[in-house]
Amino acid sequence: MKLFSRFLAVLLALSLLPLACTALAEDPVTITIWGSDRENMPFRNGLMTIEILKEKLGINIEIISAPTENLAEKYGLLMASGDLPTIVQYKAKDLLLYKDAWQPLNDMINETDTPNLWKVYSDPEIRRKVSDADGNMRFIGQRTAITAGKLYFYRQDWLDKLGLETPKTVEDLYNVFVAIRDGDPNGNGEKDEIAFSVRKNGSNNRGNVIPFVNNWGIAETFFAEDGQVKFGATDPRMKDALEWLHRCYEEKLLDQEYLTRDKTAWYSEWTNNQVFMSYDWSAYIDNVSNLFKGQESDVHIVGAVPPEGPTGISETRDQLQPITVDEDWNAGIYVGASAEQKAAAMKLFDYLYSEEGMILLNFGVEGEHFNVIDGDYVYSDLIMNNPDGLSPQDALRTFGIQSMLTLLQDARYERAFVSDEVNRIRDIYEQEGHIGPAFPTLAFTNDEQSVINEKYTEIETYVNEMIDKFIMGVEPLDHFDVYVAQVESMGLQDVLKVYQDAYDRYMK
Ligand SMILES: [Ca+2]
Repeated sequence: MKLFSRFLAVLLALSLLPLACTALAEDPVTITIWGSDRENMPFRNGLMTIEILKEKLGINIEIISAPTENLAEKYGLLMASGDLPTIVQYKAKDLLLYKDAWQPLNDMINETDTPNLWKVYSDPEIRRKVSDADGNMRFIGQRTAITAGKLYFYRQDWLDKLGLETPKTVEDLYNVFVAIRDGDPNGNGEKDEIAFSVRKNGSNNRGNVIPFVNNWGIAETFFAEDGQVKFGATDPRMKDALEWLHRCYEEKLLDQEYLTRDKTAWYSEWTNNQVFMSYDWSAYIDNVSNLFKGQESDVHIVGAVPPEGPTGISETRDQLQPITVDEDWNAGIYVGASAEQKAAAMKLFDYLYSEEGMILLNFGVEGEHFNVIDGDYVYSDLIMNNPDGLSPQDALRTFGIQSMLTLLQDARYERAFVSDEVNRIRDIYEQEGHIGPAFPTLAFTNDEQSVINEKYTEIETYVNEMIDKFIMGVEPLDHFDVYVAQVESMGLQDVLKVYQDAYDRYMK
């Protein structure tokens, strides 16, 4: 019966086809979207969410996947080719290196045509985060739902086993590290524990180690203090913070291979029962705990607040912004696209910012990926106990949910798939002042950008090298002043002037 009705439907469709073609003279408009395609966050044709969006909006969407290896180079080549897709998704600051390539969006975002975008971008606080130096909006960003991004976590069972108290300050933490190193908490008679180990992360690979410096009241690079823009890497407080990090490295408390250890190798250290503490996205508390699922083990991983620095600061600045501008999913619309394509792109973005679009991109399809139980959005077994053994987040992403598409995140999504422990520690970070001030992503004029290109690029390379040399002791910290002088001679003050101007403009 079912087969028969399908047969009928096909016949019917075929017989209607010529008529439909004449009646609807236009084909659906095709838009192309270039974006980074990560192994655990695919951005590809055929993803469930993309297929649903095509059907729902009557737009033909073609994804141009850019695998993340050498992504910056690929982006550079794309922009140099001059042959641009309708939409390019990338980091805001890199999009703004090609200001003329993007359609200004100020007029296109309005109450009538794009009410859902308007709801978010008419808020001046949000708007200034996405406005270029001349006041034009040139990209759509991703609206994030929560602010606690990365945090510290450790094995409470090891603290208990060795009778250690919860460390409060960086010096307490150092002492705990030493006790872990020497106390053989894994009980194998070998001194094989690594007190603090991370997976390499960020553009300079030390993204999960360097946040300790936040407890000294500084950021790794630019930050603002009393309205003044400062550079953390040459701040006197950086020297103190590096002394602590170097001590940890020198005494083998900090993983000796923090610059090269990838996720798989880092997971192995955990499953080998070697790691005490780490720092990563909050969901990793669950990811790491799940490595021990189904085994008989005492492993008990809990979130930890940042250790207090010398002046009592306990914070991390790895805070999620209300609009994520420094990740790969900000979307510019190519100025050379046709009017139909531009309109279709805006229709897509407006839908992604609607309640319905938000549910699709955060939760998927009701009954398949989630159910609404007593008003709460609850992920289905397909996501929470994935038959292929994927973590909830990875499972979602295989369907293109929470994938590389500019979207409106929902706090319910964030809370739905993490454990009570993650929610507990995230609330503590957010409510008890452990999230330090984030420095805004600034928009620069072309002239300002030239100063940055000319001077900061070189400074950044040099600083990147030196920070790791100081941590590892390749360069003694006695040379810190020489290093500062070197950075100054490379034009740091000119760069700071440019940042100050852009910052003042932003704050106005
Ligand atoms: Ca041991």
